[in-house]
Amino acid sequence: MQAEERCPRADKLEKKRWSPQLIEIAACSWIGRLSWPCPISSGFRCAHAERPLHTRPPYSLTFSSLRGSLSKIRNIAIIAHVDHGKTTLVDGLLRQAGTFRANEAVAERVMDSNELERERGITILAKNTAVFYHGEKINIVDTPGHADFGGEVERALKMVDGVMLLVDASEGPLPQTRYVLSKALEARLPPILVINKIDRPDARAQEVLNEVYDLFIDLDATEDQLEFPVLYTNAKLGQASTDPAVPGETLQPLFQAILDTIPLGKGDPEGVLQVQVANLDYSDYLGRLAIARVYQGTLRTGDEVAISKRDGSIEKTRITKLFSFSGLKRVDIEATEIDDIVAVAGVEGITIGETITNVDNPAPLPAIVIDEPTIAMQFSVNNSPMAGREGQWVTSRNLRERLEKELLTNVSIRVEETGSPDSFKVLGRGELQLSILIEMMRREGYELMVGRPEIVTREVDGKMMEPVEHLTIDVPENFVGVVIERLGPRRGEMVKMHNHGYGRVRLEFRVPSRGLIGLRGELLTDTRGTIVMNSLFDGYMPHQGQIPQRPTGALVADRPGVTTAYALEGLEDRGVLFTPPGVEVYEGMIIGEHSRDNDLDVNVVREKKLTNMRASTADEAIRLAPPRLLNLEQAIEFIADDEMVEVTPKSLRLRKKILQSNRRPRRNAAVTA
Ligand SMILES: Nc1nc2c(ncn2[C@@H]2O[C@H](COP(=O)(O)OP(=O)(O)OP(=O)(O)O)[C@@H](O)[C@H]2O)c(=O)[nH]1
Ligand SMILES: [Mg+2]
Repeated sequence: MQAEERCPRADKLEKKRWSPQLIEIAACSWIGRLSWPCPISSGFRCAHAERPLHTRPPYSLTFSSLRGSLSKIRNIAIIAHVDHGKTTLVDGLLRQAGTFRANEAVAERVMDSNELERERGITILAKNTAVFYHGEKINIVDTPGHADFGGEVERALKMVDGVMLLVDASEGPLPQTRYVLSKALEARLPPILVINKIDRPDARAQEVLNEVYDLFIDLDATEDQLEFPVLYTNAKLGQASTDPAVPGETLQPLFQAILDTIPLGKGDPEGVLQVQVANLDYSDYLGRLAIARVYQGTLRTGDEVAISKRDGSIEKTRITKLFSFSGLKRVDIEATEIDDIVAVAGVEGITIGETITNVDNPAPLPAIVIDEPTIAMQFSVNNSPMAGREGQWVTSRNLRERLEKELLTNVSIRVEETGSPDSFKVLGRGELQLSILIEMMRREGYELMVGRPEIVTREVDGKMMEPVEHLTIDVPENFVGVVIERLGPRRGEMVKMHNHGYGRVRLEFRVPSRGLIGLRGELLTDTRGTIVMNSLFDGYMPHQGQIPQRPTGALVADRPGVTTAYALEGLEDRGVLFTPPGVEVYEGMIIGEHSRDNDLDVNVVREKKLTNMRASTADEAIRLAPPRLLNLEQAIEFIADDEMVEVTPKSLRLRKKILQSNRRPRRNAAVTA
């Protein structure tokens, strides 16, 4: 807008007989893009079109405050590396804000509500809750800490005005701490630092605090961003303190820090409607729920509104139901409060990043941009001989529909067509993210086959670039050599090595994402399960050439039948078996890992010849070593390029892509990628 033009809002206010002074202050805050002081009459240039909403300058007098209805809502996200205690801390906040009845039985980590989250003890989806403290509402978004779900964190940060950064008092800042903090600083969100787990015997709070300062500086934080409050907590017991030497009694100091540090929302309830969807949820009764932040205006049930789609088009719709958050519940509301985070029901087809706005005067917010996927996997229809026996959804149409449904809620996933109608390329942010999707599909009754994960390369200036990860490994001193040795062929380049002085060493590498596939399993074996490793996407680098894959071949069943103890016993010294006796197999199915580098076709269904003589070594007397039963992630890590994992609701089978042994090219040596 040009300076000489008059702000259109001013006319409206004049009609309402506002004093010229108030008009001057209020008019430009109508649509939240305030230039201060307001230029209408003073001749300054108006910044309406120039400043995005979330970089509004701080101003104390807003349109709503003039009307005496300053919003009392604060929105905060809780971010950290995996397992640093975010969800546990939310438990404490909920409990101490009086969310539960005195005698109410509440599960631990109550926000981790879906089945897979409870099973694995990790958060997968970002979730909202709200607590009330001293009459003020605090909306809290609990985010996942695992790098594969970074997309969830990015979106959560779009809804909030500040963050609580949790850091484990012993582990200190880890790769995901860096990632989430960099995103929060980028969005200029004020942080509160929470050093958690101070009860750990190996806690080193002061050192960790210094490491966090280093991290802020490393991430180019501005001076005001460095002035964050620090709290020392034991999330399990619900205690926070501002002094590391004096343990707290309750979380009161943390609540206080939230009120002191996190700014109140500054939207204008009378402005043009701007409600942006940052997350999606699903209810069995209401269908899709859009979790959205009200930036401006007021949304009411029954309102006719416009949805500004990602492609720029506008669709009209009517709001059927609105909810706001209160503890773990969603409460029915008639109209939204400014700056609140709400759930909107009944908006067909709405997806993340879209804005609900006025029909006559649409004012969409900039779309939410998130990082690109780095890993891809082939999902195809199950065409194994045993297909269709255990699953309910087995056709390519079923598979396509399910993947399309996933795309609606999971914006960090992409699906691409392949040459064949039976197979899709699914792209995501990591192996775990994709394996969670596969596990969910399997539980819903789907059958499918998946291939070995591959990385997504891109071409820059005619050069092939591949994704790189920043890998952090914590390992006992005596295994350092083994780790370094393993990373060599995987093109890992050591960037840092730090001996904490208590027997464990932290190693940091830059390694192509390709080099990480299968690494965890290998290192866990080599270091007898003592390794802790974390990796984080760290941009692209020129393609690093070949990286050896699994050095061993597979033991492959050469005919269909049921495995026998007699046959398996004969194979024990050939490698490690994956199948116990009594399991139905087919030709081309992998039943174990060969100890050499080539594949070996074996007969696992061979029965002992029956004789009339009473044998002293009856079948039951055979004692086999327990088979190595692979779970989904291990199976995906294990397979080579010419192999696949068959996933059904009841079984996981590994197989060769080409089942018939006489059609299959021989694998004679370690394959390279
Ligand atoms: N000793 C101790 N353990 C804690 C504390 N806070 C959390 N934990 C434990 O740390 C583990 C991880 O806690 P979560 O709350 O699931 O961690 P999270 O950050 O939500 O993990 P993700 O959501 O998967 O990233 C659990 O076993 C908690 O019991 C604490 O203050 N002290
Ligand atoms: Mg969690």
